Amino acid sequence: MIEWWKKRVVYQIYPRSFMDSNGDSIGDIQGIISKLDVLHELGVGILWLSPVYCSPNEDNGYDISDYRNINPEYGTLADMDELIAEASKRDIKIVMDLVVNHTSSQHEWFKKSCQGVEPYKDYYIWRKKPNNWTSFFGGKAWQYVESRGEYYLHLFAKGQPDLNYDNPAVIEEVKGIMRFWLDRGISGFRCDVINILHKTTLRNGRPRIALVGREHYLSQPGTHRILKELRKDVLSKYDCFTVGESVMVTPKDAKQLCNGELDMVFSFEHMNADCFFIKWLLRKFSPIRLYKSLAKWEKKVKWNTIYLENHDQPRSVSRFGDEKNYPIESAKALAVLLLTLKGTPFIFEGEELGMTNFDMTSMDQLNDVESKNVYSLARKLRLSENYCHKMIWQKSRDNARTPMQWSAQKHGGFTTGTPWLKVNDNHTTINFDCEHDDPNSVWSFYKELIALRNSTPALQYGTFKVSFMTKNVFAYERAFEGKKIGVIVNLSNKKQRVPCVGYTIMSNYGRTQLDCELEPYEAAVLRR
Ligand code: TEU
Ligand code: CA
Repeated sequence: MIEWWKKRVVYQIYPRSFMDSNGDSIGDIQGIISKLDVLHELGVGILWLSPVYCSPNEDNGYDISDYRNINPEYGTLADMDELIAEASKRDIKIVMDLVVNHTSSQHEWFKKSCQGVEPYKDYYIWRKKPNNWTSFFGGKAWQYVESRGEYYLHLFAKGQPDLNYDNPAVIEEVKGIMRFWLDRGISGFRCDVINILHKTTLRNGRPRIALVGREHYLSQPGTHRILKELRKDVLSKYDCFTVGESVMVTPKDAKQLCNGELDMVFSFEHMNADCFFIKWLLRKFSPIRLYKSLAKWEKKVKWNTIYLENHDQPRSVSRFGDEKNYPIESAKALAVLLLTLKGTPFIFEGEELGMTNFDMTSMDQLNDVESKNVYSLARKLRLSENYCHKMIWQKSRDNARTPMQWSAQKHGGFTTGTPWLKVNDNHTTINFDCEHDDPNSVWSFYKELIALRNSTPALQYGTFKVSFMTKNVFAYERAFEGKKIGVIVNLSNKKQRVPCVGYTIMSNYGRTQLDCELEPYEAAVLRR
């Protein structure tokens, strides 16, 4: 029997930017409920919500101060129950974000830990002297607390103290959180930085340009042990699925993480197709680097995840497509890649509209803590203002977080208030209202492609085989029980000569047959 999470398309919602129902400038759960019919029409089967729990928002909800309650900005537990019920009426499952590598420094546990109050004293990682580890957000990974006379570890922002997974009480707390939400009827978790939970040792790390100390916490044996325990004691008791966001994971790690621990993982490798090792070291996008990484992961893991965007990544049409000269063709070409590879596809809100990077004009518009930290660090390192701006404009996580563009009206119809983050000026042409009624829009193409995937087992869970790959063109074949489907994608702004390819099922140029020359950003699903 094929698991349901292999057949459905996931849609990620960043609640803060999705839809504001009460005019307070911030997206909320009632706003999501108001758009369920649109999501149902699009054809998605699972909604992954980025965190809506109580949080001081130092990292926009990835710093949680109460795991069992909803941030009043987003609504209430009753709203959450309503969302789960209303989504279920439309055969849509809800998946929450499990952020348990760290809490917020405003969490009761941390406040008590700072005071040395049992049993919270050892819920976090405290030391008299910091080691040389550095944070994902740049800078040192330790912060001194006067009341305790010690330093605590924070691999992310200062307001995100890492939990201590050598403490069994912490693991029991996590089980309680998971049961609380699964008992409310959610269908699984996207697990935040789940492969760094256990730190094998706090010894100094080898000198590196980024993430000093990572050899002591990336995919360690202790983390595998903990994940097996969570599956045995909690997850195995529910009809649910887990996808693990796993930092710098290798296919070998991924295999182990998906062997009695998680159901699937996100790899970051293909996100390096336009940078050197870390996202801030910019590099010209190379389609074949993207293709090679996608093809590698198709072969190396039992069940893959396919994504090109999320709330941490720039918009794919700005990054891998051509938002200026071929905005619609390249957005559709990326959709073909996203929705015909083998594995569960994850669409990020707005990707189905062809939304583009933030039209940022000044660093003052930045909201993202990572971008602000990295910008100030880069300036201290005497990198030129011009390079810093280019780096932030291209790679800031705010690129993905500008509000959803629902209409051509003021603020894109996202809010009747003043949006918490500026709405892109191009909402006048890139928006749901105009695209919904246009059969040639990006949104309509996504709807058609998702319907094709939802009705084609070869695309949902068929085999994957590379047909050919060139510097700019990727062609592959999917097959299931004798039914074959071909796919071809050109991610360049030039015509590309290819071996004659045949009749199309879908084409982003509306062609019924492809000859030996692809148009710029041409992509097609082919009869075989
Ligand atoms: O992201 C983990 C993470 O590594 C990201 O910071 C990513 O590497 C980087 O931003 C590259 O773009 C998860 C969440 O997705 C992110 O939003 C949180 O800030 C982070 O964990 C801490 O919870
Ligand atoms: Ca609101």
